[in-house]
Amino acid sequence: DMFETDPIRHPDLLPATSKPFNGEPRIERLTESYITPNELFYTRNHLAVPDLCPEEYRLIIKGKGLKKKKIVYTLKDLKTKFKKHEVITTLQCAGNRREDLHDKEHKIFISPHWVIGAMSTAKWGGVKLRDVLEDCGWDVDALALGEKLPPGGVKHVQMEGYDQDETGYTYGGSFPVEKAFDGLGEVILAYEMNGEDLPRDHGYPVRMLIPGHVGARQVKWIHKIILSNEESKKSYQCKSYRHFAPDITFEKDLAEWPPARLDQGPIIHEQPVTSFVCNPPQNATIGAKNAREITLKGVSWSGGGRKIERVDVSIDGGKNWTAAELFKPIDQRYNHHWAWTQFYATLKLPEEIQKKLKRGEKVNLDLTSKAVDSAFNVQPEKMAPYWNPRGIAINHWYHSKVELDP
Ligand code: MTE
Ligand code: MO
Repeated sequence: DMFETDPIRHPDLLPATSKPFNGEPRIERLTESYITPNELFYTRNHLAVPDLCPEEYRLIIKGKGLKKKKIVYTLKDLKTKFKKHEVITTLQCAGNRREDLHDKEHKIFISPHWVIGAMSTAKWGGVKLRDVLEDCGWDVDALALGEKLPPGGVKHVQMEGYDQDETGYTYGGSFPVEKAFDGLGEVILAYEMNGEDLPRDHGYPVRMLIPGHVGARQVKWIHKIILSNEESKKSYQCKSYRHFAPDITFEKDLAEWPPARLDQGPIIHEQPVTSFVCNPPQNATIGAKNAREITLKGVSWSGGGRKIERVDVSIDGGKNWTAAELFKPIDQRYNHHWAWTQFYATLKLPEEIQKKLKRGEKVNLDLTSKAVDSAFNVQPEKMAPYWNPRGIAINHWYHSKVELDP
């Protein structure tokens, strides 16, 4: 059993699958604090968790324009040769809410079927990839200023993790190189999470963090970086995280091998604007004797550093809306809003609902939210026009059905 040596997880990390482990926090816990505690941070593993010894850890960098063909760093090198940089960023799995897309007619043949909670926020500490690339011989300042082009036409930063399957196939992916040399991009090789060593589940001893980009590229247990003209050929990059029109189905278009159309959809890097009510959570029963109002709390985020400008909330499934109060206790820069915005609103219950409660009748509410980001992207109401067989970039209104019980 490859998974025998996996770490023990917190009981409030609800497993979507157990081997490999994929767990999402109980969402009402996400609004208890701005920073998600390490043990509640959603966990997405494709493989077993590697058990790495810090002294034996190596980061290997290869590619065009480096001072040597292959440059190797130890954990100590990373911690002592470079300045530590901290960044607060939200991670979300591209397939968050996949459960919503999966039904009898529209099957999603990819796991995990997340419900809603594959999103969390932490303060990460590590070294800027930019500084490491500079140490390797890249003129990152000239690249950032646009005075030079990347050596040898490099376009992508490919990554490989230490985790591997039975055949030795390792996890990997890539992201656009511009993000790596951008002085404000804050791509780091992280060795700390909320002031502690990275937990094993989150990449101990070192993971990549690419703020504003999709969860899949935040490669944990990072072992290799390859600067290349091409995107990563790993299936996790070129197969799993592509988007298709709703008429493309897995059975019809993607299932046969080699999968005819699997390489034709766009690859996701930055995710669309989203939000969801965390509290009260789905299916909650709320004691509501003489209740006159209800308080909603939730989280909202957009990819690419886009700021959340507004979140509207509704208790009647989206007929009536009210702007919520926004909460973001940290300062982030224009188009560098890597971390989520929490929201809360106390809404007056309509007179007829108050009367029903007084008469001792139960009342059902349909709580929902919709966010607007700084590019004025809004969440769509329904998923049908965005349905896709990989189940990614799902951001239609999330409905939380709750019951007021006097
Ligand atoms: N890195 C490695 N090495 N192996 C993995 O399975 N999963 C990716 C990414 N990095 C993965 C990985 C996916 S799909 C996501 S959503 C994030 O890690 C989740 O990070 P977390 O488990 O720290 O929340
Ligand atoms: Mo993911």
